[in-house]
Amino acid sequence: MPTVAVVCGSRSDLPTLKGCFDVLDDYGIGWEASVISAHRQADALHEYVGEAEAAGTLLFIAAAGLAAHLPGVLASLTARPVIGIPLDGGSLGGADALYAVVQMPPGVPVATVAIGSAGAKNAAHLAARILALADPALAERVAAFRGDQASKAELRIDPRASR
Ligand code: RP5
Repeated sequence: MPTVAVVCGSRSDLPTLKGCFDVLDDYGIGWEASVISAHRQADALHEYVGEAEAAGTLLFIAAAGLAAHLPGVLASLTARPVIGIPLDGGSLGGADALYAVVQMPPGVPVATVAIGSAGAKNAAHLAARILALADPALAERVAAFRGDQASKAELRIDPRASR
């Protein structure tokens, strides 16, 4: 079982998660993705989380749209960190999912990132930072990414703006 388990509520969520998978790959973090709906496959979700924990998964990323209960239910089933990605799948532009994912009651935390593909990438970056606390080689890759990002930001300054 890989280090990170990514779970989403529907196959229709997978394209939005591509950036998450790419960033995890860039950091060299092992992951697997599963489609398990909290509403339609509750028993399967319980079973999967137990199996993943027993097999050594350290962190879960959960993504869902609409009444997005998946990250919260997942957090109720594990003591490992859960990062939640609210997805933009309905007529409320993802605000419905954002509220559902971010408004967890005290004691059942879900680290909530931005709606949609930006959040998907940040979920992977946040996972890397958490895992890097106990993984010096990964910590170096996180530091390298941050340095790279800083230098690219500088290159984007229009010379006319600093005259
Ligand atoms: C949520 O409902 C899923 O995460 C998805 O974002 C949304 C729509 O699901 P489908 O109708 O495509 O299965 O549970």
